[in-house]
This record gives sequence, C-alpha cells and structure tokens, in this order.
Amino acid sequence: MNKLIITCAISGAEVLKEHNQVVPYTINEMVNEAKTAYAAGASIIHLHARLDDGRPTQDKKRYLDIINAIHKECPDLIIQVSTGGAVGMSVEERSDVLNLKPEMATLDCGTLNFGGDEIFINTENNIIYFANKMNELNVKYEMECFEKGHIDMTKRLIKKGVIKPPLHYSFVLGVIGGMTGEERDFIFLKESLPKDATYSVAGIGRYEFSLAELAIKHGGHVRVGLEDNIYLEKGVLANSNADLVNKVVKIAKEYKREIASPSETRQILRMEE
Ligand code: KMH
Ligand code: ZN
Repeated sequence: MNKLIITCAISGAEVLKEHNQVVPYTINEMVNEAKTAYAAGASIIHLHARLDDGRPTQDKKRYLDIINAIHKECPDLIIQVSTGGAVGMSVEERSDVLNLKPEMATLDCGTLNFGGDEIFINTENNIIYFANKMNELNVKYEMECFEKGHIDMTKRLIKKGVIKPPLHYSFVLGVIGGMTGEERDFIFLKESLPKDATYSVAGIGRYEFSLAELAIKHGGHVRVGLEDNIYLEKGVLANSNADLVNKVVKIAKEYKREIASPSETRQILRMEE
C-alpha cells in the first residue's frame, strides 16, 4: 500500500492549556511540539498561530515568525497554515496569512454549527475567494469537509474551474454541529470523492484513533494533534503532540503502512506538478 502521510495539528485555535497544559502557545513551544511530532513521523504540521497568552491570531507576522522558527529546526517539514482561524474572524483576517505564500493551507468548504452555539461561516463566495487567492499565490490547498454537503460544494466549484486538481481532502469528523466519525460516515465520504483525489481524516475527540485506523486500512492519510483531541486514551491526557503521532505510527505498523517523509508527501499529494 502507499505510504502514510501523518499531519499533526499541534495548536488549534480553541483548545487551551486549561484543557491540557502541553498545548503550545509561544513560538518556542510551537517549535518544540512541531520538532518532536516530526521526529515521531509527522510530515505536515497544521498550524494555527497563537499569542503568548493563548489567544488565536491570524496575524501574518506571527505566522512568519513561527514558520521560520520551525523551519530553522526542521527545514524539510511541510507547514500547512489554517485559513479557518477561529470562529468569528472575518474572511479578510483569515486569509491575510496567504500573502506569505505558504506551501500549503486549509480551504474550508462549507458552513456549520461549531461546538454548540457558534457558527463557522464559509459561504460559497467565501470559498471562491479563498480558492482564487490560493490559486493565484500557488498555495496547495487541503479541502476541509465537515460533512457530505461540503464535498458536494467542492464538486460544484471544480466544475466552475475554481477548485483545480490535484485534489486533496480532509474529512474533519466529530465536531459538534458537523458529521460524526462512525465507519459508515467515513465510507460514505470516501466514496463521494472525485476520482483521483487523495484524502486524510481528522477525527475530533473520541473519533481520533478509530478514524485513523479506518483511513490507514483503506489507504487514506491521517491527521492527529491536540487541536483535535487531547487524550492518548480514555481519561489519559497526551503528554505531547508526538505522543499522538506515535500512536498512529504504531497502528500503521500493524497494517504494514510505512510512513511518508515530507518529500514523499509532496510526491503523493502531487505538490510539484
Ligand atoms: N478553528 C476552526 C473554527 C481550519 O483550520 O481550516 C476552524 C479550523 C479549520 O480549525
Ligand atoms: Zn485547524
């Protein structure tokens, strides 16, 4: 089977040290989490910038400082910046980081209720705006789909020529307000993808490792990290992002999936085309 791409979502925008004290906020903490996740097997770091006090920020200067600091330690690592930011941020605020011409970024493909009373807004015009900007700046997009309707939206935008192959999806499942991450959900989404698309899964909370195992088994790719889940197992907090990556590597071994390096990841995702 193809090699496994592991993405590590080290920081997120919502998870706090009050939830797990190892959630990174400062640049040094981010570098340490990225470096150890990379050593464990991650080839992509999904990054949300935070201020030292933990507040999420889409400030491009802060992103640049974090990216440079991580690349100083791990020059080869792929850094995927978030254009989702945090709920409530404007499209302009969220997209400013793209002006850094990052190698990769997320493209959120639909609106949903987010964790109870909030709404994560991604209208069709918003998605077109982000996609056009990423096309223009040559940024590889990973399409974040929180439910099946979001995949349908990407198909509509592929037809319109807004979203251009090669296509890489992420199924983010288990958000309260989005689709759950049961096996049948996973199969339904996987079978709904356009031909030749690659995909990764990001299971939120208790879905993190069950979804990871399904993707590993079916030839997909996996995202883990404190953004999505703070536990190594029920009731046991993870000591680091690397802990979560190590657990995926162990599952991958059981299925004889080798782990992709950053350069192999670029090839699998056809980033050099
Ligand atoms: N923080 C969420 C509201 C992304 O990174 O593109 C959005 C999010 C998605 O995390
Ligand atoms: Zn994110």
